[in-house]
Amino acid sequence: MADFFYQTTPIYYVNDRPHLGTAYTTVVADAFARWHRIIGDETFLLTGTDEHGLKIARAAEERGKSPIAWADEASAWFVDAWSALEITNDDFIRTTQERHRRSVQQFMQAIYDNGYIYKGEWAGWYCVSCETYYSEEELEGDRLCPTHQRPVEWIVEENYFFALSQFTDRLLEWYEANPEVVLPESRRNEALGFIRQGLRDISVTRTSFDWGIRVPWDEEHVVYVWYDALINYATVAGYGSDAELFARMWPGVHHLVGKDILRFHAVWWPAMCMAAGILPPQQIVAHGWLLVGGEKMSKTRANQIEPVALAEEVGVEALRYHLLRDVTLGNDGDFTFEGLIGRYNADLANNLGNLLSRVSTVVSSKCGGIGPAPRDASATAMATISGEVIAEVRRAWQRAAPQEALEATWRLVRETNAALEIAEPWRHDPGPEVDAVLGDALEVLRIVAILAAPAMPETAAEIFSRIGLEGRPDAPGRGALAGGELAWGGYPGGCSVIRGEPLFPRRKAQG
Ligand code: ME8
Repeated sequence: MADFFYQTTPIYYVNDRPHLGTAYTTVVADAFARWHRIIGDETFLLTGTDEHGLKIARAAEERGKSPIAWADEASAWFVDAWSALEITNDDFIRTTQERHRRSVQQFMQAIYDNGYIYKGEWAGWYCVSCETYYSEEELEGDRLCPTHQRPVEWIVEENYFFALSQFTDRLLEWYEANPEVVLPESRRNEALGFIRQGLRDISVTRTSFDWGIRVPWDEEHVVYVWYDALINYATVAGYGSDAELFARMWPGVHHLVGKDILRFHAVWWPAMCMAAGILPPQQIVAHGWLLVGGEKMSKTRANQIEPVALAEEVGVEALRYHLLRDVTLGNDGDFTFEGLIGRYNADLANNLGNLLSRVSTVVSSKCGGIGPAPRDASATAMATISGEVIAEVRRAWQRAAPQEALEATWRLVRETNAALEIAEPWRHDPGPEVDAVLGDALEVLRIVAILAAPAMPETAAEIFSRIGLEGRPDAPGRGALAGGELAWGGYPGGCSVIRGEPLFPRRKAQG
């Protein structure tokens, strides 16, 4: 067992600005990492940029720049966007870094030395946008790439091949022995389908251009960009440079990817690890596409939404919440501005915002602004509901289902609002009854702040401070199973509760 929960995103191509699709993956990976920090796991979040290959060389050329000058500029867009979206990555890898060159060369050499790379000739239809070859049958229409609907190119090359076909049985055994290695299940079945169809060897070097990492035993060749890119996950874990770190981080790696690159991560990459003599990754979670008007967002379709501008308009945490709450991870989800505003008003303004504001208002008017302690768990139904919700949230994150974690958390918010409406503490004279109801509600707010923190960290911190608690709700280990604070009764009472501005003023949908 590795010591770390090591979460990754794909490394994004620098031919394109960050858009809502890449933002979605990155926000989900960030939420996974944040949850694991909260439950006390030593956590490491990695993202980065994929900068080699023909596609990037051409993108640079079109702009009259050298590939590295272009990559420097474009990779900074991702660094800036992820910082604006509150992404807590511990490292940012660029495949043009020297540490990565060394690691790729060692990884390739290990596979070569183990006898799984051989020289051969390759001719085939190549899509530059995908950086991949397609067979004649896979093409659509007039020899168009099935993903991009763009013409493919016939490329003939002498290059090195990875003997992927030799890994069919080992991959099937690995899937058999690890039922949750790919989540959700629909994606696992898809990956198994690829393997059962039969695997062909893949060409893993190029000689037609040189924007890449040199093959260590044959300087004429550069490493195929997908082979180069996948190895990034090992580079950052210290592969070939820091054996001690590698032993702590590997194979505890959890990849989050879009369904378009499932095959690379769930078939090629585990086989590459086996071939290099290291263990395959612990888990691959694949999500669906974020669609706009029913179509995948992409540069070629020019229907991209700029995530930082959107976050500035609606609030970064509202955007994060919507992405995590309204896409069922694994399925496609359609993005609309109206959907975002509808969710904002229902869950954030009306439910959570309302709960905080009514509790702080009544604590101010009936309890002199000092929050009372909750009832004993045995004396309040809210404790039972909280217990169920906490268990459900734990299971949901475990199953890579953020939408279920947040749905359960908001059930607790709604039930608490409903309980307040029945008890109506604002109508009663101050006294033990009013204190009990408000104490329970404050305790729920404390628990909700911890449970909502992976999606909305700063909102959660604001709730903590308004109800008079010190520290952050997402302090590492606060939600640990043993000795953590995700159990009824943690709100101490006697804290100063602040009546502040509404957390989420209602918004009008606009066209
Ligand atoms: O494939 N909806 O990079 P990439 C949801 N460099 N997610 C989307 C999306 C959409 N409409 N569009 C993109 C590459 N994504 C390689 C990866 S990893 C070793 C190398 C997300 O810039 C989704 O996660 O094309 C998808 O898998 C990824 O961006 C592709 O990013």
